[in-house]
Amino acid sequence: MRWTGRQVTVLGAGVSGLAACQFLIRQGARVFLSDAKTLDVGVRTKLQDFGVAFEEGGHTDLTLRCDAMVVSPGIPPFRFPVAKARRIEITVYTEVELGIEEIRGPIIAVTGTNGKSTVATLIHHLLPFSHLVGNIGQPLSTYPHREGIFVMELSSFQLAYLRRFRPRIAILLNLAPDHLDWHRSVEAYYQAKLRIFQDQTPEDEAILNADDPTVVSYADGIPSKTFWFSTQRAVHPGIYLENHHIHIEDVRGHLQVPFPRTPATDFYQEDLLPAILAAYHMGEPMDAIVEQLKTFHGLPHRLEYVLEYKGVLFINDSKATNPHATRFALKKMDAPVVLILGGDTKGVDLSELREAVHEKVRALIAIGENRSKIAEDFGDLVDVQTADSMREAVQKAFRIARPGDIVLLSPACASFDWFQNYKDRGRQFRDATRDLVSGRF
Ligand code: UMA
Repeated sequence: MRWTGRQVTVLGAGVSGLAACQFLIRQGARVFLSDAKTLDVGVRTKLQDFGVAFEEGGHTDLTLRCDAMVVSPGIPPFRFPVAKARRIEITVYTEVELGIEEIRGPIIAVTGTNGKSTVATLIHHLLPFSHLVGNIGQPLSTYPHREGIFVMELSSFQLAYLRRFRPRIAILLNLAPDHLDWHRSVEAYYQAKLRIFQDQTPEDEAILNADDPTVVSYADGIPSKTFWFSTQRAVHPGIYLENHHIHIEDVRGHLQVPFPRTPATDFYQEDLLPAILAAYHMGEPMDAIVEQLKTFHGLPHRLEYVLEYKGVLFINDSKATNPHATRFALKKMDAPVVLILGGDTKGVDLSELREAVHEKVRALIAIGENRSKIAEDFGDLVDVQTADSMREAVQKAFRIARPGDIVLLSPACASFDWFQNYKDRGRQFRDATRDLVSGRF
C-alpha cells in the first residue's frame, strides 16, 4: 500500500492509534486523528510533534473526509464512524495490518480466548532471535525490525479487522465466549478468531488444541496443514505428553524427548506444547528448545510461578482484576488452593466465583477494602480469614496450606485501595513469599 499523499483518519489515540499515526506520517500520508475522549496533555503534544491534526471528545463527520481509515482494535465496527466509512466504501484498516505489509519474514500468529500472551512469550523465549509483537503491547507498525521471525499475539478485535493475513504458523489455543459487547454474538467472536487461518494455504501450518471440543468442531474448514496438541492423549500429527515425555509426530516421523521438569514447566504444560511445536517447525533444534524451557518462568503477574516451599506452590496472578480472570485461574489449578482474594471491587459482584471457590478452594484469605464483605459472602462455603497486609496474607495462607497445595494470589479486584497498581501488588506478594522462605518473617 502506498500511503504518500493520502488522507488517512486514525480512530483512537491509544497505543495502536499513536503507532499508526507515527507510521503513516513517516510514509508521507496526511493524518487526522479522532478520539471519543478528551486527550491527555502528553498525547496532544505527541500528536502535534508528529504533525497530526486531531479532534477529541467525540467523533464527527470530519473523520469521513479521508481515503482510508485506521481503527484502534478496541473500537467495534458497528459504531460510528466505522460503520458509515464502510458503507461509503472507505477502506478500513487496523494498525497491525500497516505493519504486516512492511515485514519480510515468517509470522507465527497466536490467538485464543485465554493464554495467548503466555504462549506468544514462550515461543519468543524458545526462539530468542524472534520478534514479539501485536496485542502483547508492541505495535507492529512502529517496530524497528523488518526481517526475522515475527511472533504475533492477535486479539479477536485485530483479527476481525484484518483483511489479508497469511502467517506461516497459526495457533488457536482455545475458544470460549468473551468480548460479546464488541462482537455481538459468540459465533461472530469465534469467526473472528478463525480469520487467523483464512489466507493460509496447504504450505502453511495450523496448530490446534485437541483438548478443546469447540476448537475441534471448527477444524474442518481450515485450509492449512493441521497439527494438534494435547496434554491428555496421543494426537497425530502433532505434539502430546505421555509418560513424562514430549512426543512429536509429523512428516519427519516420531520424536520423543524427556519432559524437562521444573515447577514452572509442570505448571505451564498446556501452554508449552504448541510453543514447542512452533519453534521446532521453525527449525530450532529440540535440544536447544529443551534447554530454553528450563529457564522459562512465565509472564510477570499472570499466573506467574513464584516458588515452591515445603511442597506448597506460590502463584502470582495479580493481573486478575475481575472475577472472570480469577475463575480462569482457578480452572487451571489442579490441586487444592488457598486463595488470596479482594481489593477494590469497582462495584463488581464477586458471587460469580462461588462455584469455582466451592470446587477448588481450601481456604480464602481476604485482603483489601472489601475483606469483611468477602468473609460474609464466602464464609458459608470455605474457611475465610482476613489479613491487613500482603505479608500477613502470605503468612496466613502458608499456615493453612498443606504440602501439595497452591497458594494463589488472584484477587478478582483492582489494586488501588492498598497498592499503587497490580504490579506493585504482585511484587509485594513475591517479596512476602521470599521473606517467608528465608525465614525473615
Ligand atoms: N476510543 C475511541 N472511540 C471509541 C472507543 C475508544 O476513540 O469508540 C479511544 C479511547 O478513548 C482510547 C483509544 O481509543 O484513547 C484506545 O484504543 P484501544 O482500546 O484499541 O487500545 P490501545 O491502547 O490502542 O491498545 C490496543 C489493544 N487494546 C485493545 O484491544 C482493547 C492492546 O491490547 C494492545 O496491546 C495494543 O493495541 C497494541 O497492539 C490490550 C488488550 O486488553 C492489552 N487487549 C484485549 C485482550 O487481550 O483481551 C483484546
